[in-house]
Amino acid sequence: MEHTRPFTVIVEGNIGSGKSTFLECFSKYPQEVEVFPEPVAKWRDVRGHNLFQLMYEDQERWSMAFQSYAQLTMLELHNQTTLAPVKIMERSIFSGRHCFIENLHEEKKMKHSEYTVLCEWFDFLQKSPMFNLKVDLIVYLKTSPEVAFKRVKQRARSEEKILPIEYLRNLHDLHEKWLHQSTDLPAELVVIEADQNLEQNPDMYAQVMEKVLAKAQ
Ligand code: TTP
Repeated sequence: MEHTRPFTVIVEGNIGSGKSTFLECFSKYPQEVEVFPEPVAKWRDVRGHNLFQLMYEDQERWSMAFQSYAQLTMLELHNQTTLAPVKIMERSIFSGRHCFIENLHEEKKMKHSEYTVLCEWFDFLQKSPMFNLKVDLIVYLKTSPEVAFKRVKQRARSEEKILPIEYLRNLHDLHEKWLHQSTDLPAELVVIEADQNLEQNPDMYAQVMEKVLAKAQ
């Protein structure tokens, strides 16, 4: 049966917070949960253009194009129906807007006019009955920027080589502000303290996984 309104979970947290690892844990439950990883491959090949790399090489020049495309690809994921009753997405259109776009604007890497265009698009998409941005649960993998930085360095994604720790500090603060201070979060929030990794603490995801899998019953 196709689920047009599955129970939808978005997984949020800084770059390097462990979102992919959390998502992988659900691969054992294909009947219950359909997982939607972040479309990084698409960002690397937009009809032959690696927007992801361009954005890190020259943020002032490319961040508008990149964030515009990232917003489109996120919208596509939000809009996808599932066969499983639970849908889990890595990130969402919301963190793109409230963390990444906000940071680029605050850091003056994006012109105010460009920021305004992206915000207008976001507001339109959020209000439009043509798109399904419904979310039922937000899972926040909370890390210190220092731990996230260490993991980013360890995994050594080529585009992220030049990422300074300040970038992760800013993104951390914006995640905290969005998830803990805003009055219009799209869904209930659960927080996982994620400075430890699965080897150090094999049960760190257990409670939240149970909560999510219960929605498939
Ligand atoms: P993340 O979405 O944080 O994914 P990740 O693979 O780092 O997650 P984890 O380590 O927790 O598994 O970021 C992926 C890359 O895309 C990262 O370099 C930041 C960048 N990005 C933006 O620049 N703007 C955006 O709007 C989004 C969503 C990501």
